[in-house]
Amino acid sequence: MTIDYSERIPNNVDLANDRALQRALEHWQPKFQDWWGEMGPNDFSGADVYLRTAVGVDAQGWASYGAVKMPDYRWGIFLAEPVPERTIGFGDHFGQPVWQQVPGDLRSQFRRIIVTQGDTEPASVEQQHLLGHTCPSLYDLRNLFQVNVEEGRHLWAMVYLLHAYFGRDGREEAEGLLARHSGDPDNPRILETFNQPISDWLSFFMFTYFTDRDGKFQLKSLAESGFDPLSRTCRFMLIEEAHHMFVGETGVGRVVKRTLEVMKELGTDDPDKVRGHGAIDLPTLQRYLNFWFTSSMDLFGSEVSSNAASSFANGIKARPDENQYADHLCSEAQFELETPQGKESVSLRNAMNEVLRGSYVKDCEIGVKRWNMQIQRAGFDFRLALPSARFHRSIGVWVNTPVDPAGQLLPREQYDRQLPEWLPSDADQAFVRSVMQRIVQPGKIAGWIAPPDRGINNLPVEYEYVRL
Ligand code: BYC
Repeated sequence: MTIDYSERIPNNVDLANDRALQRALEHWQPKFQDWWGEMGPNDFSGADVYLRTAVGVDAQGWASYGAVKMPDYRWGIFLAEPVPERTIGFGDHFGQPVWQQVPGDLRSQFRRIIVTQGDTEPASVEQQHLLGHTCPSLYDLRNLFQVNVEEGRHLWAMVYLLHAYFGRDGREEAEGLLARHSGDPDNPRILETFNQPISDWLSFFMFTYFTDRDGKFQLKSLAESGFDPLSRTCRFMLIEEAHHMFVGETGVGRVVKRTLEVMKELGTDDPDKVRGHGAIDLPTLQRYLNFWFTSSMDLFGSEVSSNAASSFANGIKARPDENQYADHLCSEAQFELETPQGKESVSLRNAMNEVLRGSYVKDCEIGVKRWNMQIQRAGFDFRLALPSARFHRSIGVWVNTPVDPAGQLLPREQYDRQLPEWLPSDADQAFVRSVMQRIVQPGKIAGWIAPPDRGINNLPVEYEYVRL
């Protein structure tokens, strides 16, 4: 199934043969373009950006690269190839053929999850609305825009499902996805992390490392869904998503690298001296990491959730890579949960959010290990660390519990006093913003970050990735 680019809405779902759906989506399309113009990357609509565009849905050779003005980007609807004779791999419908339509009794549950997923995509574009103005290099600027257009495409992916399978309700939800806005006090985005401002590039890299990784795990578990169009949509989104996390991991790694160069040059790890040389000291990196990691941990929902149990039971959402487990029913199994009151045994189905979160934490550790290797190799003792899952939580059993980043319970008064040491302070943020100087000469890079090891698609690092 190739992608048809002669269509107004590029797609591989044979849209041309479903007139009503095509008309409905063509009605939504100008609203999306208006939203992009207003809430997307501010001020760069005339720039030629070296972007990749999907041309197929195979993991190999699926994209082509070329200079595109972002408003002309061909957002479209791309589903991974169907798996022949696919059956539901978990829950109460285990072994039954997957659904090509949404079962009537599961409509509202499916809709809620698709809307929640869809809401995060435009939200992230809105959060990054102004970042282009302070880019550390043209290479980074291009990566920001690549991430932005693909989040826009992921919005299309969810809007397609809403329009195609949820009738009038779905069309209304699709309007809602453009009406809510990140940080809007009257009509905010659904999940809290997506209402946090991303006003500097360190936050952007932390966000793409930690928050896009939540996306990876949520999409993996939706890719297991019994509703086949949702599964196929998410499978293709995951291919695009990998680059976003690459941007995060290498972005933080390059900040660490530059900081270490300055520390070596000065022969000290003194944060003030490092800052004096325009680099971001490691303790500040740790505080940013603490913030974005803990906020992203909340995105998995409560440890004990009847919503999660019913999603699993009903074949809506499984565990990521469900086939790695032996028991796909989980109707008897129990899960040991740590709570502030001690250990508690809950039904595994009710603990599915926590199972997902556990896989996510393991994946997060990989990058942290790499960054620490860099620090160790440079001969410094400092180590970055993921804070405890109990620390600074706004959702779930640990909400508002006074624990330190190591997970130790503290007297409330001591916690309140120390919390500002563990999260980016106003002064940290002001400093980080102060080094965010716009660098747009090809091959040049800001002083707080090392250049990338290689360019994009085998082009040199000095390539003019964005022509302003
Ligand atoms: N903030 O039973 P509970 C991505 C709500 S990121 C605010 O604990 P449940 C991306 C919840 O909605 C991936 N509210 O959890 C990354 C529920 O409300 P209602 C996004 C929250 O239901 C970067 C209530 O609290 N995808 O793709 O199992 C850039 C009780 O909830 C929060 C998904 O999330 C929160 N953090 O929900 C671009 C997948 N957490 O309905 C993109 C779809 C929970 O009772 N979503 N609530 O009013 C889901 O699967 C589920 O909705 C959740 C967990 C994972 C969010």
